[in-house]
This record gives sequence, C-alpha cells and structure tokens, in this order.
Amino acid sequence: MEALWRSILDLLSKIITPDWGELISLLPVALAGLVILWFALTVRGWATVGPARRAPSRLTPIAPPDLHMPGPSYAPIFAAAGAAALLWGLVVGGTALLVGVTILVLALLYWGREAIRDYDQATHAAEHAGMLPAVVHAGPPPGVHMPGPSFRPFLGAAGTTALMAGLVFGGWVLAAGVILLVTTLSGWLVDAVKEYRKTEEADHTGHLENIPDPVWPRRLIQVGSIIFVLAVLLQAGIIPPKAPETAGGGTPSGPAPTEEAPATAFTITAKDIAYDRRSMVVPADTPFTVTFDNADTPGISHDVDIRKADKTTVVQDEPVINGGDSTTYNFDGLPAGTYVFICSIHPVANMTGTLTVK
Ligand SMILES: [Cu+2]
Repeated sequence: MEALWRSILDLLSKIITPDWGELISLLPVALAGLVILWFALTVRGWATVGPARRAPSRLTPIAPPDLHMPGPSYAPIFAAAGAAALLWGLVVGGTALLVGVTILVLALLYWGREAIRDYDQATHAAEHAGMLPAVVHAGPPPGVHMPGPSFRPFLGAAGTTALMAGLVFGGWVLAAGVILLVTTLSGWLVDAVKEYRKTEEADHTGHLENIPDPVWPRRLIQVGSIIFVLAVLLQAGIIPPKAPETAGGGTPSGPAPTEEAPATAFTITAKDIAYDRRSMVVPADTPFTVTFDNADTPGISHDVDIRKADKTTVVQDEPVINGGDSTTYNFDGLPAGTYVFICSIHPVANMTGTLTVK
C-alpha cells in the first residue's frame, strides 16, 4: 500500500516539476500527432462532403481578358515530393540523400521548363495584342507619393540575420548583431525623417519630391562585415590566439578540470539558479556521491543529472528537490571520459558543470 502511494507521489512530482529535457524530446512526437490529426480531419471532410462537390465535370475557370492565369500544374506536387525525399535523405544519409537531391532537382527543372514555356506563350500573346513593349511611366500620378528606392530593407534583413546568429552563438556575435541591427535601423529612421521633411515641404509647395536615390552603401557594408567577421573569430576563440573564456560564455568553464585530484564525495549548493561548483573530477568505474543543497526559495526546484558531453543524452537521472531541501545523490561508476552535470529544470550555463572521469 505504501509502495503504491509512493509511486503515485513519484508520478505526481513528475507532472508538477516536469523534466524539461524529456518534455522537449517529446515535441517532435506531438508535432507528428498534430500532422496525423490534420490529415485525418482532411480525409474525413473529403469523405463526408456531399456528392455535388465531387461531380466528375468541374467548371473550367475563364480568366478575364488581359489577365493571365497559369494553367493547372503537377510541378508543386512534384516539388513537394522532391523536398520530402531530400529531407528523408538528410535523415537516412548515404544513397537516400543522393536520390532525394536528384528527385528535387528534376522536379525543379520540370517546374522551370513549364514556367519558361508559360512565359514564352504569354509574351507571344502580348506581342500579338500589341501590348509590347510595355509603357514605362515617368512617375506616379499627381497626388500619389511613392517612396524612393532604398537599401534599408536589405540591410535590415542582414542585421536581423546577424542578430539571430548572435542569439544562437551568444557573446561577441550577439554584440555585433545588436550593433549592426541598431545601425541599420537608425539609418532607416534618418531616411524616414528626411522623407517626412519633404512631405511637410510639399504642404507649402504643393509638389512632393523624393529624397535623392541612395548610393550603394559600400562603407556601411564593409565596416559591418568586418565587425561581424571579427565577432565570429573572437567568439570561436581564433583571435586572440589564447583568449581567456568570457564569463558566462555558454560553455561550462571553471578551473581546469585536469588539475583537480579525483574525489568520490562532493557538495553542491544551488542558489539564484546557479551551482556553486562547476567542475568535478572522479575516478573511473567508482561510485560517487553529491550532497546537494537547494538554497533557493521553495517553489524553485533543482537537481543534478549526469549527461554526456552533448548536454542532452541522459546518463543518470536524479529526482529534483524543492527550494530549501537538501539530499544526497548516489551516482554509479562511469567509464572514463568527459560528461556534464546539469540541472534538468534549468539547463543553462550557470547550472551546468564539467564532470571528468579518469
Ligand atoms: Cu535548476
């Protein structure tokens, strides 16, 4: 009876304080479930639709004159199949990857050939109707303001890309991404202010002029590229040659683990969502213990799990304890190698340490 009660409590604790690492690994399964549900609903909708919608002869839509509607095409379906084959190839690798690439390329070539034929036909028809060459208008009709051409959208996209790369790699790349995006957005704002001034002028003159066409922003692109490349090199530790680890730079740092003598008993205190110890050295194939003190407030749970160096493959999973509690974790002996000890609730740099087994 007590065993039953304990297993219920165990199950409840998993629901109340879920192991986020395990939940995230369930995401693809949940997505697959959604896709299957969607297909099931589509099939059901098709099967239950009235016979009128499935009449054998459908109306062929007739486009109004001067309007070109591309004809029906299998190309999108082929391309989708090709993309699926490529993704499958990426998963399986080897020959499947080659086959996937081939199918996708053939599908796209088919689509391209179809589009060129369509274009040729449309051009031919337009020539016959005397619609070519097309009339090029000198400017917008009076009273209509068209903003001039601008490099800002492209620069904005490049800056956003740099920022996204920064969010992934952190540190210097993040700083560079922020600088690039802020610079390009400020430039865009300056352009917008100039344009607004012209609009105000037009209130008096009755004539709206565009701001001058932009020149190719060569200097901005050069300086921006240099900043970004420098940041990547700094972040990768290529320059300076012996870069000290930046604080909180994503990788578990701390004193060089090789200089520590191996031990079999450790104490770790967690406070403010951070371990006070970020490195442990234990002898190979020898059990060891961690006396763990969760010094955060009740409601903030932590644990100490052992994972492989990829930080995701669980080697030994331990139960979480609530803030204010402490416990002793018993770990089994491990083969020599480098592992991490990590909090499954907060798998962040401050709750990740290096476990060296030798
Ligand atoms: Cu934690």
